[in-house]
Amino acid sequence: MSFPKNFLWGGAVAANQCEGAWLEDGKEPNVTDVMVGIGSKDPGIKWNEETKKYEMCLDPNKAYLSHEAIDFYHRYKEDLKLMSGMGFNCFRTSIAWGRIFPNGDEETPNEKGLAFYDDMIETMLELGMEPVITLSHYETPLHLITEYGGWSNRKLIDFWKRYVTTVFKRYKGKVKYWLTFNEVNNMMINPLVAGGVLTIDNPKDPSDPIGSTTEKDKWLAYYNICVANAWTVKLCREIDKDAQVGCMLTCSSVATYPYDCNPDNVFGAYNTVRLNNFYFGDVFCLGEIPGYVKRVWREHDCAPEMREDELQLIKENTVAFFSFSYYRSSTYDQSVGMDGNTGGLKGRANPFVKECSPEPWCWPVDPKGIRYVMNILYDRYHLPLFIVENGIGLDENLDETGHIHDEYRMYYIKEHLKYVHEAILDGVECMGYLYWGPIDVVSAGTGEMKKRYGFVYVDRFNDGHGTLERKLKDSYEEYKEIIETNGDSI
Ligand code: BGP
Repeated sequence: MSFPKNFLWGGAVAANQCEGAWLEDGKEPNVTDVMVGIGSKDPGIKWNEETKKYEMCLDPNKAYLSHEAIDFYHRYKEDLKLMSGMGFNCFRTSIAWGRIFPNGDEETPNEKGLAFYDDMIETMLELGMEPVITLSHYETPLHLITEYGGWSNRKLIDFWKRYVTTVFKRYKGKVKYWLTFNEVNNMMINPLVAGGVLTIDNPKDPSDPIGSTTEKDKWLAYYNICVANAWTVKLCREIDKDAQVGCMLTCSSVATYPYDCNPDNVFGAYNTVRLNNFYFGDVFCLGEIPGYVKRVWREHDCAPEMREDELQLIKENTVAFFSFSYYRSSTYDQSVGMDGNTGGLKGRANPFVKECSPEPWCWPVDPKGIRYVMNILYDRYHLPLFIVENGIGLDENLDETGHIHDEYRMYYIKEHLKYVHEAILDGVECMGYLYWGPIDVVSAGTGEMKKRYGFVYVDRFNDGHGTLERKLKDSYEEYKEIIETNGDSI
């Protein structure tokens, strides 16, 4: 099977999961620096009764692996070489907002942070890899959250504009693909990290900061992020006409299947998809806040205040392409909720999707789901799609000869690519495929090293020890072959 000419082949990582150097060269903490896994209910911040503010307070008994991560900050040249060795013509990572504006609210950027990305981007270009840059991959500066309440505060829009203007100007002519907020549609489930929002005025229970974030604040954050997304498109058009801005949503939950043909399950599944995915996609791609969102606002009395000029801005500045992650599917049954961990509810396993990734993660493996998702997204938005994350996390150790035989990873990739190809035959325009975590990084969900996605193994473990040495797994050569043959070897 052959993929389109000029198909973008590569891999994706995020600054907070690979760079480490969390306080180096002027950087201040971002939100993931106080988390051991984004799903943690217990972030390293504490309420101070005197100042009536949250402050960073790390738990000495926890290993915050992202602080050192895989030390990409100092090893990016060697790592990027390994990536280009597989024939990548493109590579995705994020700029950590806090390296450029350490607290988020400064007037002038941190030159040292910019210098790091100058060289990283230059290195990618020299190696023939198109940089795909996420502007915020769960990386809101912590200060903006503890001091301002994060995205529920409209001041964030101005701080964001300053940040994106700075990097658009700096990387004009070098970066062609910008992604705005990574998987921001997770924000209703994960407000602190995915939405960068926290209720700081009289929180209900300060010992439970995440649980104390109000619906009102979440929807305010939603609205401000929609405005910021539109500003990003507008600023990019003004600053660099040759660059494009895309949104980035997690679309595993677009494959939320009704458990059976009970009409309540069919509509329930559809509504779950709307309130997990389309509620952002419809604004970013179609330029309007949908009616089903306004219904939630009415029924829960949590409508944000909207300004006419901002609604107009949203309408006029929709994204150029739609990028997304896809890992697994779920089922919806109204009597038990949803399966998978998309909605955090335990539900019924899909009897037709029998495979799962190994314990303890057990993510359903459903390659056919990616074709379904791509068709739905393309029919709805008529925009080029860009798969910027797909992959499988496995607990892997070197064998006696120092090798890792990861056949299952290649099976997973090939099966998914077969259905990506089917979607392309269906008429879907697809810009490229980026494998998630081509080098082992810290897991976003659990904060551990044990969940490895890489073609390249990194010697680092959950307790933080390890030499950080890199080793190629068997999949390295196989993924290389897929790229070399533009998919023919599958
Ligand atoms: C996505 C994130 C990534 C990434 C991936 C795998 O949700 O955008 O940052 O890590 O999932 O998830 P995990 O690391 O939890 O296995």
